[in-house]
Amino acid sequence: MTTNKSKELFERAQRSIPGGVNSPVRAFRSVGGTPLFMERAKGAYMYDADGNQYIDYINSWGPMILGHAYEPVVKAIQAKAMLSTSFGAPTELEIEMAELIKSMAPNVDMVRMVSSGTEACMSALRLARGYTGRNKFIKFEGCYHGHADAFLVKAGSGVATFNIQTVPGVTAGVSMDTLTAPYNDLASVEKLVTENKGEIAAIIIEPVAGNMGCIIPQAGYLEGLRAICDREGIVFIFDEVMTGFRLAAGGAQERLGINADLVTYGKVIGGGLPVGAFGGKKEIMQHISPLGNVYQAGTLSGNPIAMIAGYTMLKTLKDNPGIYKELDDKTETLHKGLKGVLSSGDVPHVINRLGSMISVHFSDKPVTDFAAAAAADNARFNRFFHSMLDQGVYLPPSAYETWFISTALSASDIEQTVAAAEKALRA
Ligand code: HOZ
Repeated sequence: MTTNKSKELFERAQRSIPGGVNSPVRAFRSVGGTPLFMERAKGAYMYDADGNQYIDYINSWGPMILGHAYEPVVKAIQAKAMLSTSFGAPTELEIEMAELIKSMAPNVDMVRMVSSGTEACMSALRLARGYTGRNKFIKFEGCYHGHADAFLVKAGSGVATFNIQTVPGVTAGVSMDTLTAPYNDLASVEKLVTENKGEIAAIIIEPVAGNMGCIIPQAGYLEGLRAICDREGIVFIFDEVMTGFRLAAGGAQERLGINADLVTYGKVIGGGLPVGAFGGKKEIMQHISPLGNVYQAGTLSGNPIAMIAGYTMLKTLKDNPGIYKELDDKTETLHKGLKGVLSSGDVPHVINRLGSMISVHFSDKPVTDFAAAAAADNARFNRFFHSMLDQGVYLPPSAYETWFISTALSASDIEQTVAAAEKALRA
């Protein structure tokens, strides 16, 4: 496999784009080597600038639930683009999108569209603060809620991948109000709540964490957080940027049976276009401007092209609930295959999976929080990643990310992936 064109493009990119990429994780810095520049993708496969084909386990970090270039989405975008790509004025489609989200997601009485998951989380936090009149909030080590200042404390994803302890540019004043606790540790949340009685506006969590590899909430954990929020008048925010419409039509709330007060969405609801949204209970949402004074705005919010792409994908998911079983079955087959190979190779490993989110940590202990993810043999992951890539399997280029499965993945793709993993173990 030659990747000369990607190498040339990376050289060129670095002259005009910081680090040659527009989002840090994709630079391959932690796994080493040159990032591959993609040209096109269809179904389960991506094709790089040199024409190499890869089985894709990133799926644009989640949104490609139905595979790349899903035809109804592409056609809907084409038709809509003929009617203008942006108005900066309301459209009927935005109402239809809001109604569709409400009909699928529990506890969403009202929803506001934005343009990214970062914006959604930033706005939901502001709303929780405005609603409660409190400043502090709790987030969890290794969870990533986008790159707004307040969230860049002990964050996952690229912040963990590059081991950035303190993000320059984020002021101490801002970080002071961000309290952190280890994932899956209810006692430490109780301690923070006691120490900051009446001061905590929100607890925000990835209900299934996807930014330190995949980490599953332990039995009773989310229920315990819900009870703390009810008792203390704290707004419980589910960051469903990855889990929303992926784990079930109603996201993690439905799949795990936990109610959130506010929910944030991102890339998934744009079917691959730049979108986000936050929604929740009317009592809280009515504080958003222009109904209330918690200000939040955006010219491209509710953009018609993004709306039609997201609407078409979500409607497909709503009308075909069998998709979720298909995703689960495919991911389970992959899980079993990887388990077989890794166990026979006698390599300490943990495979965490829920629904169509899965990841491998090379660890000899259960991986239930960020400390355990960081203690894993991530140098081995990097070797594993490169061997898989050389064999045409595109995994996330970091041990601190989740793999996402699409319906386009076939049985033979899974077989090929498992065979590649067997070889990769020897790398
Ligand atoms: N933060 C994203 C995944 N958790 C990575 C985004 C990207 O590099 O495209």
